[in-house]
Order: sequence, then structure tokens, then C-alpha cells
Amino acid sequence: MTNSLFTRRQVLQLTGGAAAVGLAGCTGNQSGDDSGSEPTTSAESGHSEEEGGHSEGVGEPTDTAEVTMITEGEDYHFEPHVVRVTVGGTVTWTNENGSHSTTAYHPDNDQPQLVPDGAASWNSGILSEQGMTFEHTFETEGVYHYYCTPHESLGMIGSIIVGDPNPDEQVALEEPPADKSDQVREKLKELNTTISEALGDSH
Ligand SMILES: [Cu+2]
Repeated sequence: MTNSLFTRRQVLQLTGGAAAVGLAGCTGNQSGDDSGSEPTTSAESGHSEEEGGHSEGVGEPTDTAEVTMITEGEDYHFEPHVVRVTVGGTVTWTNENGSHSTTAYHPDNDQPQLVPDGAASWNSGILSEQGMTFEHTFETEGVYHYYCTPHESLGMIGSIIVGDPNPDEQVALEEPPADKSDQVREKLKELNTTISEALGDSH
């Protein structure tokens, strides 16, 4: 908890680029609005795009990562779905629109543990204003799953890879909890596939 804090930011410098990335990264959702989803390559963190051209390519760990919380019609998601930071690295979430939280799958949040053993929990509470941010520093190597409290059941779930963990030792990568809905389990499996590919590449 002590390494999590709220900050408020100037929204304007973030919104433009984040919106473009959000649209480009969300193929395959059920919103039905394909027409406006022409990928734009205005992303500032360009290098991950070169590894196969898919916006979900997860690269090497970086000291900081940015995640946007997005509502698009009836589609709610974190973008990118998977980010990677170094041990001691910080992830900043920014609410682009709607009301969202970033909340760890951790017993402290009355959830099954889908974070490394001994890892600190976090819970932003609801960010209801555009441009509100939350950040968390990750001191424990491993794979973390987290969700948005209002939209978990709609598949608003994301993941953080910290450092270069052994995929065989990650609680998060095991079979999703049986008491979760099919939609949540499917989303977790999809994330696990992306994460396993990212870690496989680096081992
Ligand atoms: Cu949400």
C-alpha cells in the first residue's frame, strides 16, 4: 500500500495518443464498430510494434509502463492488456473515460491469488473522472493479473509481467479459478497465452 499513490495529471497531453492506441489495439472485440478502427502508428513507444506488428507484442521490461482504462460503447478494457516492467518498475493507469479501477487478484481484495507469492496487493478504488491516474511500483518479480471492479465480469482484466520470471513457477499462469465465470476464465486464458509467448521468447 505504501508504494501506491494517487496523482492527478494534465489530461490533455495523454488523451490524444492514448485514444489512437486504444482503437488500434482492440480488434477482436464484440462492439461491432469496425469502421473506425484503422490502426494509426502515432504511438510514442514505437519499438514493440516491430515485433510482428501486433499491438499486443510484449517487449523487454522497461522501468515504467502506461496503461489506459477505456470505455468504448459496451466494451471495457485496459490497453495494452499486458505490460512489462523491471523489478522495482512502476505502472501508471490513466482513466480515459467511464469509471474504472485497477485491482489486484489478491486475497486482500477478497479474490483468489493471481499474483506472485509474497507480492504486495493494490486497489485504486474507482477512478471516475477523466485523466485520473493511479500508480503502483512492483518489487516482486513475476506475473500479476488484475481487474476492474465494475467490469471484471465483462472481461476488463489485465496483466503485468515484472522482470523475467520463470513461467513454470507463476500462480497466475495456472488454470484459472474454477469459481470464476466462463467469460472471466476465457479472458485469463487469453492473457496467459500472450504472457507465455512473451516469456517463451525471452528464455
Ligand atoms: Cu472498468
